[in-house]
Amino acid sequence: MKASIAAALLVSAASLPAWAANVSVTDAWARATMPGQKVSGAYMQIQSDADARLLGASSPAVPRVEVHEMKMDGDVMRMREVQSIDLPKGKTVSLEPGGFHIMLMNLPKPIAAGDVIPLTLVVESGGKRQTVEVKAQARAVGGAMHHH
Ligand SMILES: [Cu+2]
Repeated sequence: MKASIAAALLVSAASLPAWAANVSVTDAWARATMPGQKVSGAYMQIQSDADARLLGASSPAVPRVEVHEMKMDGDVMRMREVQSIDLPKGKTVSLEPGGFHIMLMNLPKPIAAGDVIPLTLVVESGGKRQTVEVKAQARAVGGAMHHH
């Protein structure tokens, strides 16, 4: 019984009904990797027309995707997984190097500049979940990401 209710909720979330928050994502990009590098990050600007939260993300091209925050801990830059990122109504929230980011992990092959990484964001607003499809184009940027 519980499983069938969960399945029904998933189906309705995917169909983007009228009550869904209008979430727009701009300037989505991912960091190109060096050969052998198994992790990278994706970054973007997110804006919602209703108070919402980014709960997670997934990608058919990346085995493991997490939402992370990077912060200074003393004089060391560290990152950790976060449960969600608040998307206040009307405010543009930046996922950017040195702050919040989408962590791309266990990469099966390097990401080259120009590659497009499809991402599905899971956003919750008013107790309802919806998905937002994003295409992040890879850019070659100096400075490797810190490993965990
Ligand atoms: Cu990270």
